[in-house]
Amino acid sequence: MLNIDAFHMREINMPLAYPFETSFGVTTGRRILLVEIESEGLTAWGECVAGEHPYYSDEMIDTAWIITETELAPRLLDGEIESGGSVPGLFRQVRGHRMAKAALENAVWDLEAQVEKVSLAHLLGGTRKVIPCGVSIGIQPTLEQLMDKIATELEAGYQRIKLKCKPGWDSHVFEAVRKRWPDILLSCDANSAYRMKDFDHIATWDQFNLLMAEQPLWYDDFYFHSMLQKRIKTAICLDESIRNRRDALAAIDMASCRIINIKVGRVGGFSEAIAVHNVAEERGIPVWCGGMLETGVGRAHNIALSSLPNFSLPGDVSASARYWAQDIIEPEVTVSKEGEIDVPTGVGSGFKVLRDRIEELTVRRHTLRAKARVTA
Ligand code: OSB
Ligand code: MG
Repeated sequence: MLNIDAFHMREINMPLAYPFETSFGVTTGRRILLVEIESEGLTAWGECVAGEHPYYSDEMIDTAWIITETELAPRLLDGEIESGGSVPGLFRQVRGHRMAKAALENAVWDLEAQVEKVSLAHLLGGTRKVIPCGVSIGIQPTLEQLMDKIATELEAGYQRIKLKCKPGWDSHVFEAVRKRWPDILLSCDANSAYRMKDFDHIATWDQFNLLMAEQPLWYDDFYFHSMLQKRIKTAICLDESIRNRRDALAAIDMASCRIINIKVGRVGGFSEAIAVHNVAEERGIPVWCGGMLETGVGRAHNIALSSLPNFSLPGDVSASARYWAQDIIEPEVTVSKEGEIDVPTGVGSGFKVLRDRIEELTVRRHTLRAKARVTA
């Protein structure tokens, strides 16, 4: 039994080292909800990956804050918690709000790993000692700047380059990149920027030998992605559309995609992420771990998740320094010359969370405490 004594939630504000542009907008700094669980002298953390605006999905930090404060944290403090895997049951009555739920559930898994004195990766069922890494490169002001960025990331060792794209920033970009680097693993991510009128246009990308095209159509669609997948050779990868194991099953069954991006926040926590991983593995569909511009807290959790066996393609989990002047964990996440991150073997997440640094960045906070327990 995991007895939670106190639950702290806080918002930190952190400027990004480089602005990040997708088809839905530019992010220059992050407002991030962090949760912290105190239990019998141990401390565990979770990060909510909801954005500043409801543009990637319908959640945002302010909705996550209110749901956490009024619905989720009270259920966590009142509930009987056996393990991280028992948390989704406590939250079942609350519909949606998966990113908010994930932050709390993942903190409980982090706590459970500490109690069991094992690594979080081991607790989740991970087997990989290192994880293969790629980078997601935002839309750039000019093609020249994009080419420079790609050169830098390849030099650093990253195994796969993913280009954010949108109408007007696609074919000519892929063509220029392929001309200079004919053989690299290259993919694109549209974040739902295309429509049915674009099918013929998207079909012309087959010539660029992309590893995958991520979420070209509507964020909530399977059917039209399956129509598109019939028309193109390039593998479709779904990100936004996959909210849970059932969605993964439906998408695989309808042949809406051949690859799945798993983001633990998008599916509501480690339990569902493992379920999506397993259902994809059983059906021969490779997965990879997506990123949401996380701080070290969420990044450490992504590394642990990526150690599961079917995370066979390079993920969007990359070095702290690509996002932050100074991360909030120690050591910060680094990537080897081979483009790999070592999966920590120490107890818990394997990283130290820098509380003093977090205090400096905190702009609001709220604490809930457990009611006095009756001990036998
Ligand atoms: O679609 O994968 C995405 C960032 C914010 C919102 C959505 C996405 C992304 C990324 C960045 O691609 C991945 C990362 O480096 O964290
Ligand atoms: Mg994506």
